[in-house]
Amino acid sequence: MYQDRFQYHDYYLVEELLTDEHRLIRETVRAFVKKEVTPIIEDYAQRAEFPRQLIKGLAEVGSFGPYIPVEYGGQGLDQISYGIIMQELERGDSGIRSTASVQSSLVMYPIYTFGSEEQRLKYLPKLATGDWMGAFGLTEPNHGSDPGSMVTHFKDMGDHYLLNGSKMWISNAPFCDVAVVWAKDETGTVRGLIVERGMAGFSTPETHGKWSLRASATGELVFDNVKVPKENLLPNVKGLKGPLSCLNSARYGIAWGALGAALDCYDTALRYAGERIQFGKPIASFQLQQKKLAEMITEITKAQLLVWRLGVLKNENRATPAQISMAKRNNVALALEVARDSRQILGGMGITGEYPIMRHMMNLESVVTYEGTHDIHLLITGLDITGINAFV
Ligand code: TGC
Ligand code: FAD
Repeated sequence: MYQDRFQYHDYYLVEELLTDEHRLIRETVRAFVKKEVTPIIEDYAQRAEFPRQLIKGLAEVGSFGPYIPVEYGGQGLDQISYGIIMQELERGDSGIRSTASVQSSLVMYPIYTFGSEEQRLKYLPKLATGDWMGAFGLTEPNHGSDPGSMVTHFKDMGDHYLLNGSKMWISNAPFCDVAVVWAKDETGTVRGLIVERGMAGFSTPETHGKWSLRASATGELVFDNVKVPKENLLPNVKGLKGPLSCLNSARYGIAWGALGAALDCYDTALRYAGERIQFGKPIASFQLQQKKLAEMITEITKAQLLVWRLGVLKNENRATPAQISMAKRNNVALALEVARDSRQILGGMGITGEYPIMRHMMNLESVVTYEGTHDIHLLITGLDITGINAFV
């Protein structure tokens, strides 16, 4: 059976910047991941299956809507707590973190921020406990980086809305109970609708054949003349800023999360390099391997400071979308680099499921693409610093 020997690395003592509550949250989620996630995750990834039995435990350690107020079933925690939870979950697997990101930032966040009081009370407590699982439908087959060109649309039929179109690459879709779906009304304005499983004409076919994020369920959301009750429209937002605001929250969590995958790869490679003997010495004694390890911990340390500072700004409501883009782009790219270098340090063993590195590396190929690609986040930074839009 897989033995999880993970040890956290905190080269600049960033933990000292955290509160006792933050540290307790980290310990709780880390223990859950060690006990429930890492012993089984390789097997589920190999089988391309989401381990649904983890949902209850994920809810119990506060993974679903940790910053949502207590009266709606959340924990009322701060943004650094949210980041820590995402980091510990992604240390286990990016797919597990994905499920928590979608539930928290892409389903609970919009219902809390843009929903009516009735919607908040109906959906949030059940989403917080994992009794209901959510999905977020923005991307379409022909509209990924450019969601403003979406074609999914709805018509006002008097006593209900009639929704048509489809969404693609949707995390949690195959098993979701509810989906927050972004679609255009008859004036072409983007609006959010809550669609429930069981509504006639709504289906969620699974996407197969992924080499990445295999322990996460991905699928489509298909709407064929779906009658959506009028009370399911999110009343308090109009336009693309609705879904993009949700992305700010999810991208922030990913900036923390990707570091978890990076730390797991680095920790594995460091230990392996100390134990693996070639030419009569541990491979950690060779300068080439030390260079890789030293550069990894340097980049990880910079990224730890980046997300901590971003968390402080987010707690103060001062984090800008462009700052979040910078952190998402930087931290996911560095995690991929760390995964690639770690895999090399393990030689042939690095490609096997006996170690978590190859799984993290493949997962991160999705993470660098979803929630805005590496290129899109660079263009967001470019626009922010020059004032010139280079998207079009
Ligand atoms: P643009 O004209 O720039 O903006 C339209 C309106 O939106 C506002 N806005 C934002 N508001 C809040 N937060 C942001 N980050 C915002 N960015 C823009 C903007 O002010 C404007 O408001 P208003 O009032 O003037 O109408 O829009 P654009 O069409 O030019 O597109 C800009 C662009 C390319 C940056 C954006 O569309 C983008 O970020 N594209 C990437 C798409 C993306 O990230 N998709 C993610 C799908 S969800 C997902 O991947 C989940 S994976 C989950 C998991 O498993 O973890
Ligand atoms: P495209 O937009 O077609 O981009 C292709 C390439 O062109 C990229 O390299 C991109 O950077 C580049 N490009 C595009 N526009 C420009 C430009 N203006 N300038 C320069 N280069 C450009 N979406 C959801 O709505 N909900 C989900 O839950 C969800 N989960 C996902 C889970 C997985 C596993 C994956 C892989 C994706 C998921 N997505 C989800 C979709 C994801 O957000 C999109 O894949 C992503 O936004 C990119 O869109 P695209 O794949 O259509 O690529």
